[in-house]
Amino acid sequence: MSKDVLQAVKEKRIYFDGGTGTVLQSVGLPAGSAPELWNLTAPEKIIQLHKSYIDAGCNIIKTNTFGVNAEKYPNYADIIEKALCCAKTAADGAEDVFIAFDMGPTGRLLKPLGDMEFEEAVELFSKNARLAEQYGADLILIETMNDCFETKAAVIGAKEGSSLPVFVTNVYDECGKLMTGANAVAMITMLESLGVDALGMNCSLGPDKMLDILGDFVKYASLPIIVNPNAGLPVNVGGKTQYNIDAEAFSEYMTEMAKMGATILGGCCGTTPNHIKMVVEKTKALPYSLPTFKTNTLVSSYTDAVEIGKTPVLIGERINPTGKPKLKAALKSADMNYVVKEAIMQEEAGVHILDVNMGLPEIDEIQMLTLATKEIQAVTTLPLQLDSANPDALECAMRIYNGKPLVNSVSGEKEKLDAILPLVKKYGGAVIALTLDENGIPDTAEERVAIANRIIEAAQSYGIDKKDIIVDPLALTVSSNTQNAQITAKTVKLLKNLNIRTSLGISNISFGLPYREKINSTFFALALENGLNCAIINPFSRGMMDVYHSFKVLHNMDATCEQYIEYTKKLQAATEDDKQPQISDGKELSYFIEKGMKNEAVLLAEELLKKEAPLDIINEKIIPALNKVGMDFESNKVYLPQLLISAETASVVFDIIKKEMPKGDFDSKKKVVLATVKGDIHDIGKNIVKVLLESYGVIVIDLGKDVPPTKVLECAVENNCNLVGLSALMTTTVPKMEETIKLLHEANREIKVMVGGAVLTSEYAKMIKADFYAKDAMEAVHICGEFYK
Ligand code: B1M
Repeated sequence: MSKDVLQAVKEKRIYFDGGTGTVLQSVGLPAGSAPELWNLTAPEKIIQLHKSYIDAGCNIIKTNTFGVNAEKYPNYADIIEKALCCAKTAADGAEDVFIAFDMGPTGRLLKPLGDMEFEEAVELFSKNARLAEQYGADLILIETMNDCFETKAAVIGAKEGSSLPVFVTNVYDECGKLMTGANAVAMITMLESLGVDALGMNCSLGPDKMLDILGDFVKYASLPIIVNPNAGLPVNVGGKTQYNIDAEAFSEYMTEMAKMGATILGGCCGTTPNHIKMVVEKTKALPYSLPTFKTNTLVSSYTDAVEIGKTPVLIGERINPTGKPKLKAALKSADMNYVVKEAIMQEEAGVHILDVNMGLPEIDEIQMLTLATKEIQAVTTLPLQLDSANPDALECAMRIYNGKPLVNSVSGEKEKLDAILPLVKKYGGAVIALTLDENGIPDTAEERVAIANRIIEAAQSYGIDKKDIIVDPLALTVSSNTQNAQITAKTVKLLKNLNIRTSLGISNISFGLPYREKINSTFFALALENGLNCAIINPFSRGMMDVYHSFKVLHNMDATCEQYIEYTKKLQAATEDDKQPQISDGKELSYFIEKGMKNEAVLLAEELLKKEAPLDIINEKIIPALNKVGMDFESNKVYLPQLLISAETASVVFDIIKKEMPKGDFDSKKKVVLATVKGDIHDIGKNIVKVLLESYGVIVIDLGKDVPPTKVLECAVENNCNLVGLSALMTTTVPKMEETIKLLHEANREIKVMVGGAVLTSEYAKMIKADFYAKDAMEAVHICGEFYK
């Protein structure tokens, strides 16, 4: 029976231990070797590590299992059993000490960023969690997570594999974001809704850099807040890694954080028992309280959260096949390009959330809603409203949704409540609650409010808070009863007075009438005036967007009218119902590459190829687009997922262009071994060089990317090739280029090396002893031509 760590957290401030790997290295673990293997080979050292932290006053020791999983270690169960055995031996007899089973990232990126399926990750985490419970852990700590999606996989895995409390900490960079772009509010939103028990941050750059981020936790988190920082930044002193914040300074920062509201304190890399001892000493007597419950209604994507209840929130309605023949046709042929385009266009038109509905009798809704969710969340940072009457379809989509979704919908019907609320509880979400029940839609506002209250009560019985129920008081067409608009508006107002959030599908109101947009936009204004929080609308409707922007100005929600003015500027360029970019000029190819719109990019590339030379398209459109994305990435305007999707789109376009490049007659004397160096996976530039060389008749032996120096040498020798081309795109991989050149030159001075890649200059190329430097692909051709003259 595990001890009740949650009760302990309620009563007093408790403390995690500090670094594991760094402390083990100081007692003999060779740098770079896996600490977890010491559970088997040197358990006494692990027990000693835990004991030293317990002696320092910590209450939660982390098992030495950070990097263990079934994929990495066939004997993972044995390692986990021994790790828990070490922790239990150390904690035996100690008062008030809990054992946290430590789960770090898998080390692989999840799709679409990497090659790991979401369910594969869930399975790995869940296997670990099962063993953790079996061997006696008191809680699970999911830590050092730098990707929102993997964090979700870990939480689901932990909960499916065990019944232990789950604590989660993420790694934020200096801009307050995870590697894949999530800010703290987005993570808090998703994690609280997934039902974790405590959350916070660890590792990263040190406690000083965490203060601002902690501000967001204090403001938005309702759960206990964990802060486990590094002892500052690692520095290399005489070949040894040291951390630059000593125990004294560390404990000062931690004291400040405790005063700000951090609940559970501890350390990560570089912190020692001494760091923890000083933290305990300085903070133990400070006043202690848990974070207050926050009533904000939030939904999130993999990067950002959207708050419902402050300024009006627009939900784009266009990804719904009802009444849209083009979308219907696209869905029937599983063409997601159309869906993705609609998502991007609506985002640009200014919606805050995207509704995704795949309800079409002729298609497999479960499969399509899942697919659409995956595809849309890969290209947008907006939260999604998963919209289906089919609970199975909702469950599949909610499970792989990368954030906290809005779920559309539940109603007062028992069958619906029983089917939908457990899903919202398990996977997290805010849910739209329709004010109808077994008796249909009531005629009065009061009766609709009564249904809303019953739904909220039912939700609470599942542990879902009122803040996550967004009531849709239903707009019925005024063509059948002209009182309908007033009934709905009154319901909105009554709900607002009860502090219940509301949402409306606006356009129903005008069903059966001519010039529907006029009625819709006037009704939208009426509903907003009565306190409506969200509206499902067509953002390409001029009337609706006019109302939205004007309303914000008139209600002092657009200080200095800046957003309104910005909106009116866009109006001049847009037509009423079609804001989609036209396939016309070159500028838009870069737009499509930046946005990751593969289909559009390919169509446009094909158009361009009719009038422009392939190389010009590469140099004038593809490369500048990638440069812009690269710059945005560097300045944290976009994150890895967007960089990746642009790169993929550029590669697809390049494949189209490649086909049009002239094919040279190969000259068997002209040979080049080509590779992107070890550690570097950038190969777009190298591939362009390859195609261009081939079009000039050069035989290219392409070794691909991430190629070790020895492999390059072996290939050059084997093929009797005296010209080697190396590409590197990062300052961090240029040393490998230098190493490869050295190896080639030492083996055979006849072998000449040509280098290229965005980070290189001719000076740098000389410095690393390259024989030739090519600034672009064309220059590589010239160099090759000269070499074989
Ligand atoms: Co990354 N990336 N990336 N990236 N990426 C850069 C290089 C970066 C400068 C972006 C930035 O921060 N501004 C930065 C490096 C910073 C540094 O130097 N330290 C960076 C980073 C940090 C990273 C990651 C670490 C991100 C992360 O995971 N946190 C990661 C690294 C992974 C790794 O390699 N271990 C990463 C990943 C990726 C993607 C996978 C998403 C993707 C690559 C996809 C792929 O290549 N298959 C990607 C991309 C697309 C870029 C940018 C945006 C574009 C690169 C590109 O393709 N350019 C890039 C920013 C930038 O360069 N502006 C960036 C277009 C291409 C045609 O140009 O390769 O220069 P280029 O080739 C030219 C010439 O240089 C020359 O000819 C080509 C045509 O004219 N040339 C040669 C090239 N090789 C030649 C060889 C020759 C001769 C000429 O002879 C042999």
